[in-house]
Amino acid sequence: MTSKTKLKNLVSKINPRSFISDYLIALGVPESEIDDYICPVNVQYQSPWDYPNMKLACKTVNQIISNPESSIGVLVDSDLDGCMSATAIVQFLKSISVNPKIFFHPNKAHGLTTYNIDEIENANLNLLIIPDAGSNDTQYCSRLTSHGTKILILDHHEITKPNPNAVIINPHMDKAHLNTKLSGAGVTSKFVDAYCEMYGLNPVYTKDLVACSIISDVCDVTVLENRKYIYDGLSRVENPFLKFLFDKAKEATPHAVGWTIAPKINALFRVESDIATVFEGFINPSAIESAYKECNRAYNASRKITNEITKDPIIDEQKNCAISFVENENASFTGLLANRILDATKKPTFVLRDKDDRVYTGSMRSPIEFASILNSSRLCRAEGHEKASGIVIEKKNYDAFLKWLDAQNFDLEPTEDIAGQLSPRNINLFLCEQIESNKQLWANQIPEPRFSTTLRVKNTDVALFKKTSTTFKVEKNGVAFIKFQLKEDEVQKIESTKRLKIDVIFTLGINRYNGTETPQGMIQEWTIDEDDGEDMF
Ligand SMILES: [Mn+2]
Repeated sequence: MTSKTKLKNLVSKINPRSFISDYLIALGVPESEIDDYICPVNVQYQSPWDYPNMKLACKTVNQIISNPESSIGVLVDSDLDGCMSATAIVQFLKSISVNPKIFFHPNKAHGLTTYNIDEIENANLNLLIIPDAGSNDTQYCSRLTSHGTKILILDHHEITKPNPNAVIINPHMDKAHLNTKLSGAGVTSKFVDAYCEMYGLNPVYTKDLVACSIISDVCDVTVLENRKYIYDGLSRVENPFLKFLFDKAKEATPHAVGWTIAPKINALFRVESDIATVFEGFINPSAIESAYKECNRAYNASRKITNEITKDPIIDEQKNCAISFVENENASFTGLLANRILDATKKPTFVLRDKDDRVYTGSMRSPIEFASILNSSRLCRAEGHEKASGIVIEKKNYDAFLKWLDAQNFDLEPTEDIAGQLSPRNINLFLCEQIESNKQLWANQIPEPRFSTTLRVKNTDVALFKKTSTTFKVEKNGVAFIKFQLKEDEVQKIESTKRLKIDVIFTLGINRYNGTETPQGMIQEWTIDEDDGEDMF
């Protein structure tokens, strides 16, 4: 937050009684669904039979596995959704005593690629199942089917071309009726549910896997069915490795998925790692310890590289952007570095690498909606989200691109969405309890509510606890405001300024101490100024 940051209040007046509903509606949950959204126990899942090809998919798989000689393969995609959907399908296959051959990507990739097609082709499979990818891999699919391999695709990505040789289950085949915001693991679980129903088998529980995948794939959680999966899946975690990971995170919440589980699994695809060992942990309880060890090793290795490349990056800061280059070997870190440079410069950031003779490629991160603006220049291609995308710039256009950027006049001051303004005297324990007991709601498009206020305090009222890092604490109207890990200049500013005016953005929680509960504001961002008494009233 800078002193110029524009704040947008999502809720104009914070009323503790209706706050949760008001906030959810402001973020896009339809008003008519709000009660079901908050408590989705009575919400019905969409029937798997609404998906085109479902019967054909079940029959195809049934026919192949009825022959004990059949060889079946599963391709694991390179992220947490890929792992969750492959786990769902393997759990199901194992429940009917089928042991598939598992294929992994040699790099961070999706679906059938030039890097894995030969290995898969040489395996002479009767059936290849591709969860979480593959819808548009037409060429490689026909290459495999020409040798007699049947292909089942359980995907959730947009369909851009016909792929007549594979059996495809994908909500985009019927956008009007199906949940196109479901994850790959969600689509896979639909197939597993359908198969078990069709052949009278005991259901195989996969909702825990789906819940994690919806969060890690940043699927739209304002969709009621996705909310239902998260609610059911996180309330009943059965996969032993997931249970183990949630225990380590000390809570089965979206926060634990986003901040503990997904980073550990996704790190496997950034650095050299033994993905097979980790995947084994999801399908074989006796492999959990070694899987966890490998996750941590990859996570630490990934953090080490992140620290190295983000330590002193060479940044070319221009009027409307910041640019940095990395080596090709660090291709999977361009997004992380771009985030750091954006934090530091507050400008649209490009982290590029010299891909080949023709193009620069990399990541774009921006404080404002930017991808469409970039594409309108026709001098580059930005694909992904407006504020975070991949970018490709042809080398012959590079100078023209920079010139074009320089000639634009952007308003680069971002708007930050917050729940609303909330002064300390309007904070009560009830509101804090509402927010804390609904932790399961805070995911993806519905972040934990943040509020803003201005604290006017004397520095003698502020407590600074100095240990390995400094913690700030001040009380106002019975609410303790705390901030962790102060920077040295912040400590100096507070110590040298008698009367402080601190603009804060904070989240709410409860402080439990000696059996009493008091409201607590956790400061996320602040600007510290001297209080000159202006605009006091
Ligand atoms: Mn996915």
